[in-house]
Amino acid sequence: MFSLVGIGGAGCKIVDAFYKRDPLSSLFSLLAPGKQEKLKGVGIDTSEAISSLKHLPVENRVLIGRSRAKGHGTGADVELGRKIMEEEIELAMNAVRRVNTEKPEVFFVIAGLGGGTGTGGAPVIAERLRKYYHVPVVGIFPLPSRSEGLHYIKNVGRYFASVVESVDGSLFLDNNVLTSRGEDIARSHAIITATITNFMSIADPMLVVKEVSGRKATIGFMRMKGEHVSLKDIIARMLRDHIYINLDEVRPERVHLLINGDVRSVYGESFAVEWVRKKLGAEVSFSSQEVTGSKHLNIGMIITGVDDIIKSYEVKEEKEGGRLSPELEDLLEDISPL
Ligand SMILES: Nc1nc2c(ncn2[C@@H]2O[C@H](COP(=O)(O)OP(=O)(O)OP(=O)(O)O)[C@@H](O)[C@H]2O)c(=O)[nH]1
Ligand SMILES: [Mg+2]
Repeated sequence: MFSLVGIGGAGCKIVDAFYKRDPLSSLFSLLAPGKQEKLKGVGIDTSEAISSLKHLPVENRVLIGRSRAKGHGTGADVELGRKIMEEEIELAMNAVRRVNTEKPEVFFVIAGLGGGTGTGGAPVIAERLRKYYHVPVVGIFPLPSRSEGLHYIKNVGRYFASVVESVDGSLFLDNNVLTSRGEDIARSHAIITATITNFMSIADPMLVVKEVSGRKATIGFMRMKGEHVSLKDIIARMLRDHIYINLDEVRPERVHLLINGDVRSVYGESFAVEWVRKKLGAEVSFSSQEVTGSKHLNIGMIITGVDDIIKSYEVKEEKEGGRLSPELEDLLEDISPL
């Protein structure tokens, strides 16, 4: 059993989406009875927007920072987000304890990076969850689109390390990949949210923990007709259309493919393994769940080794105290080493 903790606007909306019984998750609950019923999730935000979520039970929502943020969020102030979460950590943890009547096997902490509440609050709660529950905590972190402004991008660059260090492994999905393809930001959010909920509906959470522990990774999901289809074509389609990390910027280590459906209609494993090795330089592994008679294949993918995504967020920080005076710079230039 896994448990979700969403922080900030994006985190809360994504947890909310898990509670929506979409056709795929209803189908899945037929295949794996009991799993959906065991879904546990909490949403924590500094914004009143939390009250307009549609599906998450009201008692699973926590509004923090009432006096500091006045229900308006932090305005992308990460230090404020961290401070509020530190001050009100007990309020947040009480909700987590209340909702999780059984100890979960793993927590997924979900926060869109770049804003203040999620970026500042996620590390605080992730560390507390690890200490209190002694189970793995995996982060799911959507990344901002450049169209949302430089401030969001700078926040990612500045706080990336603290976010990553607070969890046992992290999954990233980049809104910028979708907006660069021409999607508007709302649609990009919707696609990433659906990818996360659909992926989690077919993935064994402990497999995810095993694959991403100590690593930075991304996930993809797609659904296709289960006719005679080669694994290489499945992987190629997934990489082209359903992976939201710029693969040209990273050096993937491992690709894990999960197939759920009529697995007998899929062929060409060794060719696919070779193809991925050549194309990405990555090793491939598979896991499958046979669902006889199913007309569809639900495919999930985990790609590990996306550490280099941070490079595109490295924004030069201005030196504190400003530049040296021109006179002093001239003087320094005149001093040659002995
Ligand atoms: N996938 C997805 N990403 C979202 C969604 N909403 C916002 N984001 C992304 O999440 C990042 C952080 O935004 P928010 O979650 O709104 O920020 P916050 O944590 O609430 O922070 P403040 O409002 O500044 O206190 C941004 O880059 C958004 O693009 C969503 O519904 N789905
Ligand atoms: Mg917000």
